[in-house]
Parts: sequence; C-alpha cells; structure tokens
Amino acid sequence: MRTQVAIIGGGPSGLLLSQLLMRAGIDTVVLERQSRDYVLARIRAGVLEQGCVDLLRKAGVGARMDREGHSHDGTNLSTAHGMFRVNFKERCGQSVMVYGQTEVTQDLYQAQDALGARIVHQVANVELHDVTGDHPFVTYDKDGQTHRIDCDYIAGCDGFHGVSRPTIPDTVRQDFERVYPFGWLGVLSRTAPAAEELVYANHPRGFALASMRNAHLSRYYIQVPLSDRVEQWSDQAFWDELRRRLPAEVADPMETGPAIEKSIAPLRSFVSEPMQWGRLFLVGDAAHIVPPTGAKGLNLAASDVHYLHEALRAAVLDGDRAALGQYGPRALTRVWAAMRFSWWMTTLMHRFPDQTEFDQKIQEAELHQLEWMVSAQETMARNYVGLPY
Ligand code: FAS
Ligand code: PHB
Repeated sequence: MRTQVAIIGGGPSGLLLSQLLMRAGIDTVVLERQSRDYVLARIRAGVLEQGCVDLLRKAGVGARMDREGHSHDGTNLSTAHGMFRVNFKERCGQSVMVYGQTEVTQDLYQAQDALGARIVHQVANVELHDVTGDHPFVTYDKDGQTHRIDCDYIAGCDGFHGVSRPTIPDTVRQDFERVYPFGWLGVLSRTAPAAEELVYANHPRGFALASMRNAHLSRYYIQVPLSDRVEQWSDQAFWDELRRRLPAEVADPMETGPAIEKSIAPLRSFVSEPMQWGRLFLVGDAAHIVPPTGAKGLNLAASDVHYLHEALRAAVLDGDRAALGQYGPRALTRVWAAMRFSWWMTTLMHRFPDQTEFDQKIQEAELHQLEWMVSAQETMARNYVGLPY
C-alpha cells in the first residue's frame, strides 16, 4: 500500500489530521490499534477552546457541535470562603464550548466515512521504518499477515503509550515530567448538571469538579489518593464525598444517580522534545500530557493538528518544506504555555499530601487574588479559553 501521510492512531489527533489533509486533497491512511467501538466508547475531555471549535468547523465536523454543544462564558471556583465566578467573556471576550470528546470522535468518524477514509482498525505490532530517510514506511500485522505502507510522512498520533515517540532515540529525545501524588475519580451519570457552568472546588478534603455533557448528562470528578482503586468507591460513597467538597448551593439540590462510567485517571505533566524527527511528526498525547485540571489535553492535540496540517499542505502541495522544519518548535511554544497553566490550576486547586501550612496559606492567598483582582482573572481567562494558535 502507498500513501502520502501515514497516521498512527485513530483518536482525535489522528482523525482530525486525516480529515483536514483529505479535504486538502492529500492521501492518508490511519492505523488504529483498537476497534472503532472501543475508541468511540472512551469518556474523556469535555471542554473545547475556541481554536479547537474553529478547527472542527474548518474540518467540516462542526454542525452537531454547533447544534448540541453549549457555549460557556465563565466558570466557577469554590473555596472555604464561598464560590466566585471568572467571567471569560468580560475578561477576554471569548467563551468555551462544552461538547464531549466522545461526540467529537463520533463526528470525525462520520466525516471520515463520508470521504472514504482508509482507517485500519485492530492493527498490531506497528513499526516505523527509515523515518530519517526520504522513503519512510510503516509495517503492521492484521489478520495474521504483515502489511507495509510506503509513505512520504508519518504522523505519530498514537497517544502516551504509542510506538511513535519511542521511535525517536533516547539520545535525541528529552522528556520533561511531573507526576502528581493523586488521581481523579471520574463519574458520568444521566442526571441534570449540578450548576449551569463548571464548578472547580478547592476543599480541605481534596479537589472536586462538577462538569457536564448536556442537560441530562453530568460529569464529576474528585481527587483521590493514588492508592485508591475504583472498586473501592460505591456510587453512594462517591456522591457523599462529592457533596462534602462542593459548595452547599451546588451540593444540596444536586441530582444523583447510577454511575454509567466510573474510572480513576492518574495526573501527570509530560512533554517530549523534539516533536519531530526526520519525516516523523508527533501530535497530541504522543508528545505531551497535561493534568485535566485546565481542560487542555484535547485542545493541545487540536493546535498540534492545526500546525502540522498547514505545514504538510505546504510541503505536499507546494513543495515548500520550510514550515515542516518549524512544526516542533512552533507547537512546543503553545504546548509549554498550556503545560504551565495546567500545572498552575492543578497546584492551585488540589491538596498535596506533603503540603505545609505555609503552602496552604499561599494557595488561599492566590485564590483570594483570583477572586478580586481583574488582571489575575484576565490571565486565567485568556489561558482557559485558549491562547491564540
Ligand atoms: P489518544 O490517546 O486519544 O488517541 C491515541 C490513539 O492511538 C488511541 O485510539 C490508541 O488506541 C491508538 N494507539 C495507541 N498505540 C497505538 C499503536 N501502537 N498502533 C496504532 N494505534 C495506537 N483531556 C481534557 O482536555 N479533559 C479531560 O477531562 C480529559 N480526561 C482524560 C481522561 C483519561 C482517562 C485520559 C487517558 C485522557 C484524558 N484527557 C482529557 C486527555 C485526552 O482527552 C487526550 O488529550 C486526547 O485524547 C488526545 O488525543 P490523541 O492525541 O488522539 O490521543
Ligand atoms: C470534563 O467535563 O470532563 C472536564 C471539564 C473540565 C476539566 C476537566 C474535565 O478541566
């Protein structure tokens, strides 16, 4: 088989890149380890930055998002002293879109089907070859046979546990990481959201987040120790703990119900540099991971896709490879800005097992500044809605 761009990974990064390249007349093949149903069953991000919304519309997959998504002009933060709102619209003139990653992936699959995209599911033993040469190729196993795809470029969109990043030698790569000493226990429930906008809670018992997918589907998280296992948490135990951590005006009227999804996700900040090596380009979680506190994971994947698809169009359609040479440095500038914001939100809103009373006082002072200082709110708002591409 031959293609112009071989894409490893059929998550949001891979599917969105394939969609944009195919619409530009560039041939792609997507290799995905899991089944389509498995990919579509994943429950992950819920908040889209304006840049991501614009890119999805540009890719021709914005129609259902515009019908069913909800624009949020602000978010709420609660502390021991009560709850306050940061008004994005007022502070930076922009909003965010609440529309689940599950729906984005579904829309992308539907659009890719309409374009006749070549997406090969349940592949195994994917290997990248000759990525620093002029004729890279990919091999993979499926149905007991080994297949080869010759290509001009390879996009590594295969997430944190993929094969693309390790293809770049340790002698070339530098990884930067901070692992947080807690996880997020997340629950999805067919209940009305507890509030109109998201509520991020800093509580002595730990962080909590009240989010949503639509008027009948809510998404909640509580900070839990890394030693916790999801089996330890009954639905009732989760609701009781969530109620303790949310402000009374949100917790008291909150509708509870059976968890239709319940899982614990670890939190880390991670960046791998460089994001390109020869004709291999890393995209999204394959290159970086953020703690979900700042709602940046999916949104960073989108800005990577934006930069790479522009550079590949110039290289493939116009023979101009200058932008390709700058993909990594250009993407990393925005990655590190989002890395800082996600680290800041995580440090601000969580209780760390080893934090001192001084640390606690600093956290409270920072939250107090955020409550009354316009410039502090402007900085948070600009980062939360998404810095320019
Ligand atoms: P993905 O990991 O989504 O996709 C990579 C794809 O590559 C997968 O489908 C995988 O099966 C495939 N793959 C892996 N290895 C392969 C191989 N060798 N061959 C072929 N295919 C291979 N972000 C937020 O903004 N907010 C959140 O609340 C949030 N919650 C999250 C919860 C969890 C449990 C996780 C894991 C992530 C969460 N994220 C969240 C981050 C998440 O949304 C990612 O940023 C987003 O999925 C990134 O998309 P991709 O880069 O496509 O990576
Ligand atoms: C979600 O709705 O899943 C969500 C929203 C905001 C975050 C993290 C997760 O910061």
